[in-house]
Amino acid sequence: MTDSLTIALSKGRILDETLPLLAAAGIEPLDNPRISRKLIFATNQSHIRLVIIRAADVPTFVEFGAADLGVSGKDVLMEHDGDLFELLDLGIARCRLMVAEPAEMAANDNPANWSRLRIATKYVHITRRFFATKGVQTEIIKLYGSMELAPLVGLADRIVDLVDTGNTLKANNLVEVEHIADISSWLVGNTASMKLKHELMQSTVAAIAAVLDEK
Ligand code: PRT
Ligand code: MG
Repeated sequence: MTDSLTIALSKGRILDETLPLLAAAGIEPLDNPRISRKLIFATNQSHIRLVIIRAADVPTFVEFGAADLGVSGKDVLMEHDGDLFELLDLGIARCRLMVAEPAEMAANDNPANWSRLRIATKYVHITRRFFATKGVQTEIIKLYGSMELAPLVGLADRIVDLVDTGNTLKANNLVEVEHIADISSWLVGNTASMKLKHELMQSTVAAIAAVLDEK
């Protein structure tokens, strides 16, 4: 299907912030993906459809060509570390990826002296890479959510997680101690589609880029 495009999005903040961007670029789903339980959505442009999947699955769909384009958090892209094109920084769903620890620990802690850490996170690969380059040994405990709980119950000393307002850390008596990366969501593309569907991909990316330029 060299004449049609599939765009992968995920429910939640990425969908909420991407739908207005797509609408401004002239792409509007015929049903409301925020409400509908459907997984595939036709749009006003008959050759473009949306698929709605879990955020962590977007890079996989795009890498394997199940979707030509997708919108994914940089955190998810860094963790996936696959073969796809990062086409446009959409500047949405901004936050930062941080190392955090209990406030009372931070009072007497110097990251320059870290040698061996026990860290709870869903970002296993990012965490391993980040500390490997610093020469710090890590024991990483993989969690799927509520990382903030881990230091409170003795599962780990520290966590690696996303921080936006900082309210979640504060509510759990944790503080940020190291910055790993600034995060926003990116438009990503399948590498083969970039060649095989060049015109359609280029015109769609250009329409979205024009919306970003106007902002
Ligand atoms: O929820 P689900 O398991 O389906 O998937 P998901 O959690 O990956 O999806 P979603 O929609 O929660 O997040 C999608 C993307 O939004 C992430 O991959 C990030 O790129 C981006 N994003 C931006 C955030 C945040 N800001 C954010 N604050 N993702 C999560 N958070 C969480 C954070 O993990 C922490 O629990 O919000 C909490 C901290 O927020 P503050 O404001 O209290 O600091
Ligand atoms: Mg979530």
